[in-house]
Amino acid sequence: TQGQVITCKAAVAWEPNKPLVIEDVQVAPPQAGEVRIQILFTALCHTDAYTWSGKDPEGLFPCILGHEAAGIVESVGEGVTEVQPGDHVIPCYQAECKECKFCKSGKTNLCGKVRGATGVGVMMTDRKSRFSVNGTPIYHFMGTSTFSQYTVVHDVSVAKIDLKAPLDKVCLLGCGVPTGLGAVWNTAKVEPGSIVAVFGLGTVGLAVAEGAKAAGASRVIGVDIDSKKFDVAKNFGVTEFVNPKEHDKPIQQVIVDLTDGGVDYSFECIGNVSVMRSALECCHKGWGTSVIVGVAASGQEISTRPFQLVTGRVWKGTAFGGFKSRSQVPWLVEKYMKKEIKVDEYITHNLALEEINKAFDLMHEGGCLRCVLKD
Ligand code: NAD
Ligand code: AHE
Ligand code: ZN
Repeated sequence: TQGQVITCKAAVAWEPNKPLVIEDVQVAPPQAGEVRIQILFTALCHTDAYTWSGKDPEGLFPCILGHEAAGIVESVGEGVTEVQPGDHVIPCYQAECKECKFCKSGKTNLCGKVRGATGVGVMMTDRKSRFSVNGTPIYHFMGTSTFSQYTVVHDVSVAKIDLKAPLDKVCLLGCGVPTGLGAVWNTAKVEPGSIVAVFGLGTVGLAVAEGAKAAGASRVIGVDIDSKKFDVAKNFGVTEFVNPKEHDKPIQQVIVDLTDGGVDYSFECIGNVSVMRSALECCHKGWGTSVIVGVAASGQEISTRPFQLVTGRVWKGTAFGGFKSRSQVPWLVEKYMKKEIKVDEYITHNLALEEINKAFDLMHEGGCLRCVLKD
């Protein structure tokens, strides 16, 4: 297949909110600096649903969504040296070129090399898509497009992992689990004994809880409007549960009262700007830090009284938990293999790629954390 167009199955989002359609998609060979990957397993993340909904200002249609996956390199373009056919890989929507201003800064995991192309659904070299259906180009998404049996990504967006790692599990290390763990370990740098609040107990929020427990937090307060989440959340390190619907007072006040003045760290893992405000305002005066993890819709803005910051609260955000993707995803895979981090526990459902619309329906039901699709 090397050097040839591959025809395979992919789930195409033709229009916002319209059911995805399984199509025969043509996938062009990788050009210079590109890698074609056979995707074996992909999970769904809330961000896929967000872009599909039409609320993402970077959302382009028709496109192939998906960014949490694992597969095997099928072929590589000219000049690609770090991976070869047969390598097991995790596509990384947050690239790492190790050469750009961002990568060399030592201050961020964001990378500037291909972001200009991945944000507009094309590849860097010729600003074109490698996907088409009967001649109609289909946009890439987040530089990954994993809802396809084959995808083409930039070489700076591929993490090579241990051949022994089970791809049907470690696909989750492409987004949600690292995001939550890294928000705690890299972005907030939670210290032992800290009191933590986590808003939203989906996969990202539960990974925050897991990371906080590992960091030695003394209390992890889970906040969700779905009380059924608490039973599960206990297994990930949540020690107390608060449902905003069961209180008349604003939720920030409830938490401040529970914690003698507020939490040391809070994390918003929903994408709701009014919850982001609560998450900041439940932080302790003088030092409490709130990390925004959730992705909010186009046009949404955050607000608070500046006095909240003047009096020492800190507002931060994180992308992929601050992890440097190509360098650290393989390390996360090893940590999973040594049973130092959970992954299997986040997988509540398994379906086939053809059943992707059902998988999106499941996502909006309380009982689903991650649904892994076999591509
Ligand atoms: P999810 O849908 O599985 O979980 C969201 C949880 O929030 C659910 O348990 C839901 O019941 C709860 N919730 C909804 N509204 C609430 C409210 N008003 N108050 C309290 N709880 C509420 O989503 P996920 O896949 O865990 O992703 C969480 C968020 O993180 C999404 O916005 C996603 O786009 C974003 N995300 C960001 C990054 C990043 O790098 N920054 C990475 C992955 C995901
Ligand atoms: N396109 C959206 C922003 C989406 C967003 O913030 N994405 C996160 C990852 S979410 C993964 O589930 C991210 O990494 N952002 C940094 C980046 O470079 O995209 C919008 O609102 O425009
Ligand atoms: Zn994601």
